[in-house]
Parts: sequence; C-alpha cells; structure tokens
Amino acid sequence: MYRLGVDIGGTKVNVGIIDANNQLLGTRRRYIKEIQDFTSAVRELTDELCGELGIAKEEIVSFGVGVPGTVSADGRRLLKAPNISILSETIVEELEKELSLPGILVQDSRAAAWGEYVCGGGAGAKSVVCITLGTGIGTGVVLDGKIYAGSLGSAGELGHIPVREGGRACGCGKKGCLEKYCAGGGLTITASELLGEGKTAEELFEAAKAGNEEALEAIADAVRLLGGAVVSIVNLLSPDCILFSGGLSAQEELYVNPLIEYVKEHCYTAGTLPELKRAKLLEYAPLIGAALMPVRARRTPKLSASIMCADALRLGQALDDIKGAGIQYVHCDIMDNHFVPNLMLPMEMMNRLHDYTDIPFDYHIMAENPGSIIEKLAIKAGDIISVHYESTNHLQLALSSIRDKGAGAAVAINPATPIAVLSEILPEIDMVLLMSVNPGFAGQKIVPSSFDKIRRLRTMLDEAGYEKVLIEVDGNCSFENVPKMYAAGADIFVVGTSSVFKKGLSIKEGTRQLYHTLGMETAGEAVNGGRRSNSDGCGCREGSDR
Ligand code: S6P
Ligand code: MG
Repeated sequence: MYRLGVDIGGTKVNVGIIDANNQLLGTRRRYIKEIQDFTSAVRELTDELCGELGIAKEEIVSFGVGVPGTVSADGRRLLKAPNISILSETIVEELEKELSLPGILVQDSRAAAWGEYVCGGGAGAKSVVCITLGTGIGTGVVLDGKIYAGSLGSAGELGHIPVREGGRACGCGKKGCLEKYCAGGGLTITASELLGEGKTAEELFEAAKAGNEEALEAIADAVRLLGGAVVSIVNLLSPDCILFSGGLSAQEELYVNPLIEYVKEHCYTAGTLPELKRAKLLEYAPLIGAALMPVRARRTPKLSASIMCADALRLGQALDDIKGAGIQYVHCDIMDNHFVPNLMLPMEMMNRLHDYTDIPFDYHIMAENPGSIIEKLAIKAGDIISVHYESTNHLQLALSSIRDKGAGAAVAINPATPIAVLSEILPEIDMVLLMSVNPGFAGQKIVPSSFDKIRRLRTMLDEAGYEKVLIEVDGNCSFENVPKMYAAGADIFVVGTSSVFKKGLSIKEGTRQLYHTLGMETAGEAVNGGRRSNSDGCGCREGSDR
C-alpha cells in the first residue's frame, strides 16, 4: 500500500511516493514553467516514479496535494493561490479523474506540520506547531492530533503579525509584517540596506559570522521579533512541540539556537517547556504530510426509488422503469398509522413486488413493533432493512433479526433525534438512514439542518472506525439537494416526488438529470473516474468484514 504526495511550490512541482511505514521512497519534479497541463504532468511524474520504484500504480491508495494557498475546509477546493496560475479551483477533482484515486488538498504549511506530527520531529507529541522559515513564514498547527485551520480558515498566519508600525510593505497588502523582517525575504531587504544593493540574507549571515557588528545586531533584532511571536504561540496554545523548518532553519548558530533560547527565557511556563528544535523532514515535509493526510474514499452515489411515489395503478411498470433507468434500490416504506400518521404498503404486497424484480429492496419500517414486520418480509441478497431508533425499546434485537435474515441492517433516525444515540450500536449496522423530513409523507420540504447532520454523522462514523457504514438520506432528495447531501458525505438517496418521480418527467429522464448533477454520465459510474472504493455497496452479510 502506497500513498502519493504532491508538493506545489512557487517554481516547481514535486511528486513523491510514501510506503506503509511512512517512508518516502522517491520523488520526481518538474518546473512549473515547463508545464502545459497540470493534471497530466502529475500523472506523467507518477508513472515515471512508479516505473523507477517498481511499484504498480494500482497499489497507490490515495493522494494529497500541498499548495501555497487557501483551501476549503473539506480539502476539495482551492480558494486562493495568488502565485500559481496553472491551478484551477477544482484541481482535486481533476486529479482524481486523471489518477483514478481519491485525493485531498491541503495548505502546504499545514501539510508540513502534519508530516512532522505523524513521522517527523513531532512524532510522539500531542500538539505540534511547525514554523517554516523560507522566503516568508508559513505555520502549520496540529492540536490534539488534528490540523487546526481556525473557524475563518486562516490559522497560522504568523508571518503577518504587525511588528513595525508603517514598516516594510508586505505582499498581504499591509505594512510592517513579521516576515518582512525575520524570514529570508525580509533579511534580504535588511542585507541590502546594511551591506549594499543586491546583497542577500546569506551574505548577511556571512558578514555576521565574520564579526560585522551591524549584521550581528540586525540578526539579533530579527530573533527578538520572531521570538516574541513564538512566545505568543506557546502562551496561547501550550503545544508540547515547536519545530523550525525551511531554508533559514539551517542557520543554527546565529538564528535557530538564539531563537530557541529567547523563547525558553520569555515564555510562560507552569514547569514544563515545549520541545523546541529543528524539524526533521525538512523540504520534504509538505509532500510527506500531504501524502499522509486522511483521505475519505470517494463513494459511488446510489439511488433508491421510493415506490410509494410511483403510480399505484402501474407498479409493475414502475419497477421496470426503475431498473431501466439504472437505479440501484427500490425504497419500500412501511407505515402503521401509529408511529407515523399514515398507512403504507403491507408486507404481502411488498413481497409480491419483490418477486417481480431482481433489484434489491430497501425497506424503511416506520412502525411500532418492527420485529413482527421483519419476520414477514421475504429477503433476497442485497436487501436492506431500516428500523427507526424511536420506534422500539429493543433496537439491538430488531437489528440482529435483520442480520439473521441475511439483509443489511440499518437504523433510521428522525430529524430531531441526535446522532449520538447511534454510538452503542455502530458495530451492529451497515447503514444509517437519516430522515431529512419528518417521516410519514412524500413531497415535504427538507429540514435545513440535515446537511450539517450528514456531515457530523460521516465524521462520527469515520472517526470511530466505521468508514464502511453507509449513510442514506430520505426526504426531499431533489436535483438541488442531492449534490449537497453527497458532498456532505451521504451515499444513498431516496428519490421520490422531488426528482425521479417529479410530475412531467419520466423516471428515466429524472434519473439522468439526477446523475448529471452528481457529475456522472451513467448509473453506477464511480465519481472518481472508475476506481470503486472498498466501501462500495451496502455491507450486507456477504463480503462484510465486520
Ligand atoms: C416518507 C418516506 C419517504 C418518501 C420520500 C419521498 O416518510 O419515508 O421515503 O417516500 O421521502 O420523497 P420526496 O422526494 O417526495 O420527498
Ligand atoms: Mg422512506
């Protein structure tokens, strides 16, 4: 198992492959000015590297891209990268198609901090701040094992702390920013002011080493300014590890060591100081960190056609049309007029319909005493049965009777039911059915908090190690809502009067339009360009490893 890392710098693109022990096996690079098409350049570099290392491309499971820019919170979109024009906002999607792999985008300083946290100088620490001292200053923060981006997305802009009122103009549009005095670019300005036009930061250090008093004082001043900012980090976040990376971090004697001393002397301490040292992965940190970012497998979205929304006089025809349109499930609502104020299809009728077609059935039981319903359902391979959490005191019993019948076991929850109620039964389920309307009727408006609830549920499942548990959404799965639900992390969409059974549309046309909103030409086509994730399909007993 290998992972691919892509590090995009101001002038070049570096591609590297990491093995299962987090070892960087090799890298290939290309100058940006030589690149016509970015996605094919990354594919070519990956192919070359695989050939060189004797790795089959199919053994690579995911990729991560580190960029010097602002990335959306979900790692899917590039919001701003002022210095690199060849990148589009949808670069991850394009690369996913080109490489047939799931991927993620991450700001390069955060990628560097993540790499150092997982397998570099910060390995073993709980919270790591990695400060890259290059032309500017990039800072990545990992707090309690998670990259911290901040609510506004711009956590870690240490280089843009104002330190000189009305001082040197900065690329951010402000004046007097820290990096204009303490990073490579800033010290180059200092060098030209002190030593003459065209002098560099490196020459400033050489002059200081040779005993030039002004150069020594200028560097000591930069250390004090940067030291003050690092003390603020320590006092604010109390991390157990602070790392220094980037070209300037190689200046140990005159820069990094005095900086560490300054911080130790000035920071607030309750007894224990953070570990302060040079980073370990150095220039490969962003590439390694990007490769090691957790990537959620892109799942193939599936549709479940709600049979209660079909023409009751033509149910057989509806089943034929559902199959012909390439819909994966038939959603069968069972209601008892107690748990929900409506009555819907009896089990005998469901079984008759089920006999007629070979499409798996997705039963949604909205009734008290679900056990007596489950026992009457005729089950075939691939079927799913959902029981409402709110409908029974014996949920675990109902779920185990579903599993005994060989169907996928699912729990349905109403809009007002918190996802936390699922925590105890996660090992027992293959799917969660999230009601995005109050159950009982078709044709309702979505409860707006549903999108966030899907997102929170996906995170809860993934973090608890239940990545394979699917999320189905039921209620107002419209052309507008389905792409948002999919982006939030849902897998299966119950389609009714809002889309596939919309008045004036045929089932086939409604389905085509819905797949189109998901960027798919045909049913079942994987969104990431062909590779099916291993979580594909509902994990009914067959093939399930839980
Ligand atoms: C309603 C039921 C649903 C509906 C479906 C209708 O409680 O569980 O399965 O059939 O939600 O979809 P739409 O598009 O009319 O909201
Ligand atoms: Mg339903």
